[in-house]
Amino acid sequence: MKRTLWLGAAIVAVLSGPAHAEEVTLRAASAFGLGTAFAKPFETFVEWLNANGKGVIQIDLVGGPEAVPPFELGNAVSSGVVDMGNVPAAFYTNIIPEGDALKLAKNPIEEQRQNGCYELIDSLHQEKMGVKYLARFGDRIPFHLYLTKPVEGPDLSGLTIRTTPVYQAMFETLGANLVRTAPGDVYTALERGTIDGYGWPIQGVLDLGWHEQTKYRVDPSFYGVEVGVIVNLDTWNGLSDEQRAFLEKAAGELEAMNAESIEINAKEDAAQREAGIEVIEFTGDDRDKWLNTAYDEGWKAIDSINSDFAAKLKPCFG
Ligand code: 173
Repeated sequence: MKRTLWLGAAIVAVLSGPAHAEEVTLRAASAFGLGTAFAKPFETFVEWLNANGKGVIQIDLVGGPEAVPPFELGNAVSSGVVDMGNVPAAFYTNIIPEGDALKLAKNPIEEQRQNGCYELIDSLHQEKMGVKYLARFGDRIPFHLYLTKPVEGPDLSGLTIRTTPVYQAMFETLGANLVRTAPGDVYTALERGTIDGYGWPIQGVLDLGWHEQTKYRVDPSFYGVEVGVIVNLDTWNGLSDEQRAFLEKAAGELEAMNAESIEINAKEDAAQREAGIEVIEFTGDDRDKWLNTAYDEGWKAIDSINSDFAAKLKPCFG
């Protein structure tokens, strides 16, 4: 009788979960250097959780690219070396090649949460990578091409450009030679003249000191930044409802910060001009060719990797 009671109690405990789980600490890393443009919002997210989550959940932010190399961070979260990463999907195309599609969204994340696109992206991450796609930062921040030499139009032949998967299809089609590097290698490559330019968002150039080595920025901008907060799926599933709710609340706070980007973009544009970066503005047919190549080649690349995903994403990406 005693034994049966014990067993019953144990089963009830397992089924209902602990009423008050112990505080858990998740280890996190950022693909971007702490204190720079694409780490700062995540640092605010971590500060929010650590201030509000006492007794429930805490985050130990172990560092930036010096802690985990940026193109390895996806693997590190997937395998559980760290529990959480602040990292663009473009940095883990070795695991989910079609994740690079996230740059192609023309609508903000709050709309994607309404129209089913977020579900699609989260499911892809859970099924193919074993991570929860918790939040997206960056959706109102576009990308540009920056150069040390002028160009006349959307013909990049003869230029060696630093890339990530984000710019690959577009710049390649426009004739550039491409060199893939982590952000941390850009300054030295510019200084040594091994590259004639680089792709990068409108934000962060001055933070990284690259304006010292940059003469031109090409307009118009294209695509939208995606920096995701991803969580190892075993870690996520092992959390209590309360702990998961805390992370989701913090994700909401982080995504709300996206609205501030419009104003920050304008400030960064002004600061770049002030720092002596000259804007080369493509107009008319050149502008059309630039933007059409960006989106046509961008979608073509995703379509050739996973046409089913591309077809589902297109209508809910604005
Ligand atoms: O250029 C890059 O390193 C890149 O792809 C990226 C993606 C998101 C935010 C910042 C940079």
